[in-house]
Amino acid sequence: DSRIRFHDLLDTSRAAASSLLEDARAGLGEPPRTLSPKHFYDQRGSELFDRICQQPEYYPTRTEEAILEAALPDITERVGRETTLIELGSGASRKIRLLLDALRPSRYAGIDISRDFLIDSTERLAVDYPWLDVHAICADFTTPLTLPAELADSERPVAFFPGSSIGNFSPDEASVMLDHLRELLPVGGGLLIGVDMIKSPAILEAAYNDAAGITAEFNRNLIRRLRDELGAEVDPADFDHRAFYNRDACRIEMHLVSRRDQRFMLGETPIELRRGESIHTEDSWKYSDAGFEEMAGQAGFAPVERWHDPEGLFGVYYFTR
Ligand code: AVJ
Repeated sequence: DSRIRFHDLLDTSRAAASSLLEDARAGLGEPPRTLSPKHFYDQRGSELFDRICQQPEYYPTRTEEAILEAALPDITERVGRETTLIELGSGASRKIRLLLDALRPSRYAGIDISRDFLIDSTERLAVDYPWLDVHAICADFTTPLTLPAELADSERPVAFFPGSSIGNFSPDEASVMLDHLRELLPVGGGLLIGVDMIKSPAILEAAYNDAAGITAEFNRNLIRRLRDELGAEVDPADFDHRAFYNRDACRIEMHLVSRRDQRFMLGETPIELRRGESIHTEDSWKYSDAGFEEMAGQAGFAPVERWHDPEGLFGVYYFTR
């Protein structure tokens, strides 16, 4: 659709520096072995994630949707009209449509690091929302960004960061990111952000160990990528999925545990794993209201309002700077 304005802010050298091969080589060489959760999301991984969101145990997606739906009148009152809605991680989801329908912003800007995904999802929005000025910004929003000039003049841009995606960053990283976000927004700008709450470990652990085994497949997809894209002679079936709540750190941890002693090559680099050794693949941090608002406050965001589901599983916060 020619109605989309495309802005490429991605520094190609930076993108190349965080390739799967480089990350895997750096992360798998010796314990503690790690692989970044950002590598989950190839085509298959994104599809598996969509299926995770539909599992009965995985409450965050449907809970956040329900919170947003119920809060739409409040949000509309807070945010106002004539705004620019900036979505961090561009939106195939139902959530952004709920907001577009209720807020009727003048402009939408989706920011995503994955170019194809970004263009695809913004094109669909442009088709379905013919009155909307749609911008696609290919960028890594975890680094400092400046909005393209034609977007920067917006009176009250509101950043939307759903899905508790912030939970994938450690509190230190999240603080830095919130800092960058604040710098991106002019005074008066807003941040609408979804956050998964601290809760009973049983509920949390069930959400990351669904009975259908979709999360396990999602986790093993990393090994599949090493095999299919990097030619590593490694079998996803040789790894167990392990997810548990680390109470001290307030985070779910996901690991892939080697079922046997094994050795494979990543390019020129040999990787050796003992049986029972784990690769730490993801952290998903959980917050209390006070904890999250404190962190956002230190990054310069003032709390305006927060919404929860009746059980307090998930939170949606509105801040201004
Ligand atoms: C997309 C990071 C919010 O942590 O719940 C879901 C990713 N991993 N199941 C989360 C995920 C396993 C998800 N986030």
